[in-house]
Amino acid sequence: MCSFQCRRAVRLFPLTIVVLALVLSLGPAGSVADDGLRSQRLLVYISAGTPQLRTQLIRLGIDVLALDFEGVTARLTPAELRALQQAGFACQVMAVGAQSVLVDDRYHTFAETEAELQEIAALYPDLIRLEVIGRSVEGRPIYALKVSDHAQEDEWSEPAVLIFALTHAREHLSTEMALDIVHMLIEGYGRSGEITNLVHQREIWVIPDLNPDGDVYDVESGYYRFWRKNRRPNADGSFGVDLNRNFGYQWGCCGGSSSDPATEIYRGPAPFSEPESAALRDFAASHPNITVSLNLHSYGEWILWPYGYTYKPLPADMPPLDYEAFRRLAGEMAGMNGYRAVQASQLYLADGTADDWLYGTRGIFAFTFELYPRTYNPGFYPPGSVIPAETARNRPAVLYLLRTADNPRKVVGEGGDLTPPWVELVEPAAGGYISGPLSLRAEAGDDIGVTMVEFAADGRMLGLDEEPPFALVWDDAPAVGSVWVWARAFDAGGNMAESPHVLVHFAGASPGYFPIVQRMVVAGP
Ligand code: 0X9
Ligand code: ZN
Ligand code: CA
Repeated sequence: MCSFQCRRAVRLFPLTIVVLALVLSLGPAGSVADDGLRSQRLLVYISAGTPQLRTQLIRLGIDVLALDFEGVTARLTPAELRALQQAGFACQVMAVGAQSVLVDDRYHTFAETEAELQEIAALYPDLIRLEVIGRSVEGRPIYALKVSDHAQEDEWSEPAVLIFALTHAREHLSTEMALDIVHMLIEGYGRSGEITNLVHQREIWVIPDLNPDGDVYDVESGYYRFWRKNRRPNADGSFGVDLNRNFGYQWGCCGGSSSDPATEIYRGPAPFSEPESAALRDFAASHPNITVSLNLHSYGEWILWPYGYTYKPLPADMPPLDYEAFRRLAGEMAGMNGYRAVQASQLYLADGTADDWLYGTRGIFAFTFELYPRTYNPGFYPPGSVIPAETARNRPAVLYLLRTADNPRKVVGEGGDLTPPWVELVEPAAGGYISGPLSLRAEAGDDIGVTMVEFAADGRMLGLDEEPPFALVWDDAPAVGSVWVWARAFDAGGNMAESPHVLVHFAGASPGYFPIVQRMVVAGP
């Protein structure tokens, strides 16, 4: 058996895009014969330089693959292309035929995700709680995994963060991102002071696969099917509801979704008609400590904030302060991952999205990341070789979001813990001689409370202490040589301070060893 940390055997399929000859069998617009291998589609760039024009396009129910501020890339049937040209859109055909892409097994299948979650939960019962929060249309479990200390208990006083992925079936990189966050937290726990502090101070919920039926359907033939929706059998014989149009806030209000079951943006017959969206609703409603959420999609490299249902940046259901906080939080994260931060409707209007519901009804600071890449090539199916870099790229932004969860409005100066702690290394004392293992001791304080002190030597984490006096014995310190040592203090708001660094010379090993301590300020809080 493979542990969750080891790489699965990799079968290397070259990512091939086979462009087949176009067969002129014309289906109806928005045809549901959506098998990536068989359906005849045109890859078309359509000029649309305003959110309104892009919304008009998407409202037609065409399959939009990517977009920028000048236009969109879509997979069109020939009939759809003609209709668009007749409506006056400038269209440029970029490729003709069906894209056939072999499934890349460096991505997790639903079964592999499930096995990995169970394995992690069994390995780390103190840190991980695994729950089934609902079942899909076809009866598959929807998993939520909590990362927190005392994971089996509910710690309602801790702010909770909700991270969910694979709302859309073909967006497999989003599941990899969700799993990478879990791995980052587990592997950093007890090693990184920042991550340990966050695991102690937050409840971090991760739903890696909200749409298991769509996920399975997308890959089960061995070729990707470009499937987006869930697998609800619709009344007209088509399949699937767009889960990101099925949430019950301003559901179907504004032309940002479709009532036609065959389209890619079908909103369903009623708000929360789908068990997958209802599971997320019930989960959020029963965890009132959730303050921020991250909705993982692909692709485009965007960070989106609400609302999606209106072009107005400041509608009546968003206080100006929240707007400022959304802009600030998204902008900070964009600076960390190189994505572009915009209000969701700046791309195009969408109503009934998860984020609009999470913010509009629960007040949760809800963000969507549209992950790598930026354009239709490689689009939804980048080779698995990009997974490590494209998930690691988002780690700093995710940690930032976790830090703000005590009060997201603190970033615009409204409440929350804004004041970092202070910390001093008081032992080893300057000029002293110490025999035996090196004792480290720090003094630290904070306006609200120090939660943890981390000790480090030459960038290596030595250990953590949560109770004053903050101390650590470094028993495998070198006998000879020089090392910089320092301490970091954390508070519940996720703020961090670093002490001045202290240079310790180890003079030799006989009869004990005698560190000579030299105090040099090289970095301060
Ligand atoms: O359309 C969606 O549901 C999301 N994009 S995706 O390509 N992953 O399907 C984005 C929704 C963001 N909200 C708005 N654009 N209003
Ligand atoms: Zn999506
Ligand atoms: Ca503080």
